[in-house]
Amino acid sequence: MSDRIEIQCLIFDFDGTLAETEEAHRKAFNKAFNSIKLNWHWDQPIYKKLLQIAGGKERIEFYNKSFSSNSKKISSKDIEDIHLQKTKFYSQSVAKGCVQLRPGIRKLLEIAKYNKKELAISTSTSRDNVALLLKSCLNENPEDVFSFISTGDLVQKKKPNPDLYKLVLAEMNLMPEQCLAFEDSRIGLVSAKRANIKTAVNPSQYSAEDNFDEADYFLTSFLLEQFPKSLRRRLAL
Ligand code: XBP
Ligand code: MG
Repeated sequence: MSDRIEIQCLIFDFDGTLAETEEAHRKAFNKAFNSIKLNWHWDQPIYKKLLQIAGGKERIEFYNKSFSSNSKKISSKDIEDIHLQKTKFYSQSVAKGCVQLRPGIRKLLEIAKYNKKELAISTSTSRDNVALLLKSCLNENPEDVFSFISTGDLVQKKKPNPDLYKLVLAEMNLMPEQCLAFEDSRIGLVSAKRANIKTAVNPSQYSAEDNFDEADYFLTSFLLEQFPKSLRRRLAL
């Protein structure tokens, strides 16, 4: 039955899905640690584990609690300061053009728009980070492309909690059956599925080994011609 309801809205995750941002985030965290002379360094294997926690501040808190030795533990004020610094370093690397949209995304957004689909974003990161990257990669204001942008600063609980997706449904007055989510990670997939939204997964650099058993569609690229036929039919694109 739900398969007969038209998909009206495509909801995109941001980090890892619209763009491969996580290396830029990781380097910005390390620069922020350096900037306050904190002897922490997140290499790629550690960062992969830390990505199970959505949100930059929550990630620092988690590391502080679970990985850092007692002599290196930091205060809540330090966490706030480090995250502010990290955001500044991340913004600088986006402004320099270090982060690009994933291949196929630009065209997918254009085709979806042309076919009168609504577009939305559901992300644990902030509105400012989304706006900066879209401006730099698409040369467009986010609100000219996306009808609603659900960001980590608008909810109490980030992914894998479903609140970011539920907010899109509520704000756009849509039923889950009218939407399709695009995600790159397990926590993102779980978040969308807990909101009852069918989900297409395309893993990113850090999530290739995640478990995607509950995904409705598995993508190896964002090129529409490489989507599974069943998904193209469902989207009518
Ligand atoms: C991924 C994230 C983000 C960034 C850090 O979000 O967890 O939190 O790594 O961003 P999603 P901030 O995949 O949901 O887009 O430092 O801005 O919180
Ligand atoms: Mg993601």
